[in-house]
Amino acid sequence: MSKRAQLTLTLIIVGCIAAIVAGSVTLSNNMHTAEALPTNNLLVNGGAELGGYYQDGVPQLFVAKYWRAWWHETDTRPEYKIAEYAIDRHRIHSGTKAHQWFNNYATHTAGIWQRVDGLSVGRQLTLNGWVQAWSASHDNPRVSDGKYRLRVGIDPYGGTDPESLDIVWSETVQPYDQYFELTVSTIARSDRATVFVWGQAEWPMKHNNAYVDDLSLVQEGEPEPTPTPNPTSTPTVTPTPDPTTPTPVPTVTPLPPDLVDQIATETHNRIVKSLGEALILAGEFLLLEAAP
Ligand SMILES: [Ca+2]
Repeated sequence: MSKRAQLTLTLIIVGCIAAIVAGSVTLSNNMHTAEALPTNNLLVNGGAELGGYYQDGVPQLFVAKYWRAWWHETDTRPEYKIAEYAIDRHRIHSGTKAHQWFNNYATHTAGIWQRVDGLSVGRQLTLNGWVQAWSASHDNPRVSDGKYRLRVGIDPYGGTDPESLDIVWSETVQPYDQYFELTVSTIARSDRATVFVWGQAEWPMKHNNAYVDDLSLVQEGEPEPTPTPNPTSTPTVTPTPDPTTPTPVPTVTPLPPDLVDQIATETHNRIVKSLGEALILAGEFLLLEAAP
């Protein structure tokens, strides 16, 4: 193999290795955003990445945009704040933010809700979300010794009462200090539906925190049927070609036999001549190589 060929091959191999290494680096950098929300997600800001706003202008209610906080008036109102990756990455499921509500030395029953419009009655709705709790008598953020329960639900009638018996709830879980995926499905009973997240701190621990991320609501099933074409409309008539004027089929004119023979002979002679010249050149090269 010539030096040039060796260099080319080396460059190709180095290029391939560089591409593989670059791909690995990109993958590891994006690992925290690997859990992409479905493209047909009907919820807005389900992952809290769009940040928050002060609900009703209350400083303690910094709720994720497009969501509303709710709490039981008979219990303590928790504080709402967006959880940040920079503060504690373990509280974020994807991206750099998550929903959060909490209080200290107090119990609460509280959560968030969002309503969506434009649904089709009878189609299946599936809600998915990731939840975790920190319920602790101390300040270690990796250990919980309290009791906190979480669930997600759908009101298929679009109501906004978190106490409504219309809400179809997922299972109730207690995922302490790590994210757990919850899913619930029901059938749309209206052209709108409301999604709820429900969290309950049972004991007045020093810390009672709920974290929620990557909420999605998807409308499943068959798409809307295509409207039937208007039967009164006149179909467009494609003009029929005139049968009396058929398109002429192109014909191939054969070459005269003499001309064919002449072309063949000339081609043959050219090939023989080129081959002879190549052999002479090769011979001269070998003689030069063999010369002392
Ligand atoms: Ca997020």
